[in-house]
Amino acid sequence: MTNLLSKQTLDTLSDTVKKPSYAYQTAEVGIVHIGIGAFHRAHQAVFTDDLLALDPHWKITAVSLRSPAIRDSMAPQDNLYTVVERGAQEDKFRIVGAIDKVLVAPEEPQRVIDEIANPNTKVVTLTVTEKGYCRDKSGKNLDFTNPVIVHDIADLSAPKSLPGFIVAACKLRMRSNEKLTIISCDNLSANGQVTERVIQQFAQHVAPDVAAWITKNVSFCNSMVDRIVPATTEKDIDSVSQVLGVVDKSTVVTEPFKQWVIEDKFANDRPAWDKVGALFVADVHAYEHMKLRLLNGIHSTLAYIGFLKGYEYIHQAVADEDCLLFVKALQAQLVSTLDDVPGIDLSDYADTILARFANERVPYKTSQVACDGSQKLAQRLVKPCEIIRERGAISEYITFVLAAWCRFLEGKDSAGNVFSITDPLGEALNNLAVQHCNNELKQVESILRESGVCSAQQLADSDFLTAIAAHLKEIHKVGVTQALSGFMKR
Ligand code: CS2
Repeated sequence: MTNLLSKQTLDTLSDTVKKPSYAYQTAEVGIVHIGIGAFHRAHQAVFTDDLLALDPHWKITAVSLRSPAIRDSMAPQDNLYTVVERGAQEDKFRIVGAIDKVLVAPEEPQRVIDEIANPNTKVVTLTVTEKGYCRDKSGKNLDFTNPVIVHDIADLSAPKSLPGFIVAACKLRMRSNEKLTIISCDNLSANGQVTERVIQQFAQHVAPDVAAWITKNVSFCNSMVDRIVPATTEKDIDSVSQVLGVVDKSTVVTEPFKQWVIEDKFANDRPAWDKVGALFVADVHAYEHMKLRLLNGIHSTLAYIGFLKGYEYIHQAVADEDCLLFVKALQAQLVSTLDDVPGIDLSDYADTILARFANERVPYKTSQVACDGSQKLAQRLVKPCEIIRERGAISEYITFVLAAWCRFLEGKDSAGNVFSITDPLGEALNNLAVQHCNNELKQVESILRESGVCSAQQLADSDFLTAIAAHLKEIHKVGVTQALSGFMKR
């Protein structure tokens, strides 16, 4: 099979494959998305594909901040690609036409700036991952020592960072004085506020007039996004191409579930995503905390413990009896840290998540979730641990997971095989984990300090540090499998 999915071959696809029901070639661009990966293509682009059938003004110009790989696979396919929704029993195929083009920022930075500055662009959405916000260890402020920020401060004509691109574009957009809405779709607490803060701090440093314009004319919406989208494999490409009868090198495979809750704070025209399943609300925080803790916190738990137990995939970890009992108990504890969420029964929500994780037809690697722990753990598990501590207790569950993370950072699995740590602070954390592996308290304390995942109070809380060190000592002594089963028998 050599023919590619494209506008020429679209009509040859069987009727079981859903195709764009709107004139995808002539619909207008209204959105710039920064950070095109599998998640964007299976989430915001799918909501937008449904919306385009109702309103043809919201096609997406997508930007890759680094690699040309997705552009190189999408461009020869006229930017068409397949989303496979893989339920427990059946697959549903749809071709998405929502992406107009993919720009590779390092190759054409000025074009990216121009697209964002274009008055026809009303909304910018972001999936740049937790580390793309270039925050310092406090998690609040821009890291002025981050190399891409240092670069962009020195030369804003060809930016490399998210704040650099937005500020360079706003400088140009000031001419038309058109308002702009920026929506973060990354798994951070208050992701819109985080975005606003790093962009404003950057703007104040390089161009205070632009900072003032942003204050008046750019709105930053918090949003909560949810859909499990593993990295596409060669096997996915082959199996989807078999069904289509043409090759699709850009396919993404995902679960049927999807959710998007967006803060209704648009500066200008609002895409009617609410007509296609998204929810506009006045305040997203309760939804964010629910999802970050009950889904992502449990995902990270299964990733570290599961990986150390030798499981390659999340569905295997959640099928392990001790892991399942552990995460159920942890979820119940996490529920107690949450506010009520309108219209949602938190215990049903928690059960549904475990059922989603168990879907072996959407296999998600423990190693994929385990990456970037220094950027993920604060909002997923460490913050709720602090809430529980403020009530006078230590969460033995969360401290156990943090111990598993410290063990993971040693970069050797239980069989002694070496693996590399994917994390912006990976090298430093690995060095600390290895250097202090005979002194658990030192290991824990140094990792938590260097990673920035804990608050100053937590770092000064010797009972909290000792609890993690005790779990780590046990893991060192008997291995994670026995340590976990011993923990569950307590
Ligand atoms: C995962 C998320 O890789 C990870 O860290 O926890 O990508 C998760 O799959 C999504 O947030 C689900 O919405």
